[in-house]
Amino acid sequence: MPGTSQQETLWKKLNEFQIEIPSWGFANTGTRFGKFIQPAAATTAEEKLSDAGQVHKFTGCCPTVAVHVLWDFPQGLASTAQVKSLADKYGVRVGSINPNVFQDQEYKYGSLGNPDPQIRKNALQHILDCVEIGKQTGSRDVSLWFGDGSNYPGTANIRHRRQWFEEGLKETHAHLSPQQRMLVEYKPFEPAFYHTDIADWGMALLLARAAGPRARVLVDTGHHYQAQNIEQIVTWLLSENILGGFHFNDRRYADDDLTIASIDPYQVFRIFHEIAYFEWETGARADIAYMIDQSHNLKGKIEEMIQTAVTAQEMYAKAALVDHAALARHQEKCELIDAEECLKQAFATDVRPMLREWRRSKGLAEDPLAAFRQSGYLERIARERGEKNKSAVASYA
Ligand code: AFD
Ligand code: MN
Ligand code: MN
Repeated sequence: MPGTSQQETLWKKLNEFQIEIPSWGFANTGTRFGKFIQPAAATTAEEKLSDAGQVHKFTGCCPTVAVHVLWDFPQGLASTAQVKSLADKYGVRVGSINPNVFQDQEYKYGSLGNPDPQIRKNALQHILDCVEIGKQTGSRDVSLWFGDGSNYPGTANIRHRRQWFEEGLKETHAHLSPQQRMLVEYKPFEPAFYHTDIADWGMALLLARAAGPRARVLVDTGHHYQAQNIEQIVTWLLSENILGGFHFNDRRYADDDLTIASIDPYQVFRIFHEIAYFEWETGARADIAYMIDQSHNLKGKIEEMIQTAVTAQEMYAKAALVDHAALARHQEKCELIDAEECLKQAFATDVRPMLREWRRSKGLAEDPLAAFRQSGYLERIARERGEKNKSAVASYA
């Protein structure tokens, strides 16, 4: 067991920290300009769950896998039992259920926001199927992102679309079991470039509130304009008791889906800090789903996901070291330097030695990435999957 109180704090936080990894992060993905196919990339739901199982095996903090219904459940509801048993087989659990109402041709002018009532109905049915899948996999969250919007002024009645979203999300909420939640994700632009129907945290909050008490807002860190203060949004959602979870990633420009903290580690730290400070002040644990939403064109998929999980642990651990009582005192007296130093000291602390010790205490390898590289898993799957991936076409859409 750890010696100092700082270590005790850290170990307690590390014991409770879990971050969900996305099935789509293990498959060949890319940008709209194309994909660079990787010989070891996962090509089936089983391979994705096997790879996710490796990340959890070596990091110890990724027990659940976010799934995408169109991509991971080829027979829809009928695939549920198989996907669930595959997750068990590889030592992970099915996590959040992600409907996909953004790629079928019928959604060209939107899904729940489509002017055609039949298409709105089709989109809703797919979402309700996902709610049902979640009941069968024992998943708590249905994670809703919509690419709905328009590309030119005057081409859509934005007020009508808002109304249609309210109706569709209310109907979704009505089908949730008491154990389920629905997370409403916002994004300012892309794929729509004039308006996106759920473009910011305020719109997501209003829609979630209108849908019902089990609806929450999902914050994807890549879904903000450059200058936005994300941790300020987080504090408002916490105060409104409507923060459901995160899709973590990093970005230099927009929704780049780069590795967490690879561009701006201090921002991730500040987000985790505001949550830890809220929990310290209220004495309550914020019920937040920490999830990764990253997809990499160039990095090795499994190695990158291990790097991601380890980095998230480090940022979370650093945030846990902030002296909240001292910070509160300095804030009250406007002792600016001292208050700021509370964050800077914690952020500057090298938590890696304590993390290595924590891993040792859990029977985990001290260096998850090195241990994975020595395991031979990557070489094996590259051999097994190489042919399939060779024939995969690098699509331009
Ligand atoms: C894309 C979207 C959004 C969504 C994710 C998974 O921008 O972040 O959550 O795909 O569907 O990244
Ligand atoms: Mn996302
Ligand atoms: Mn995104």
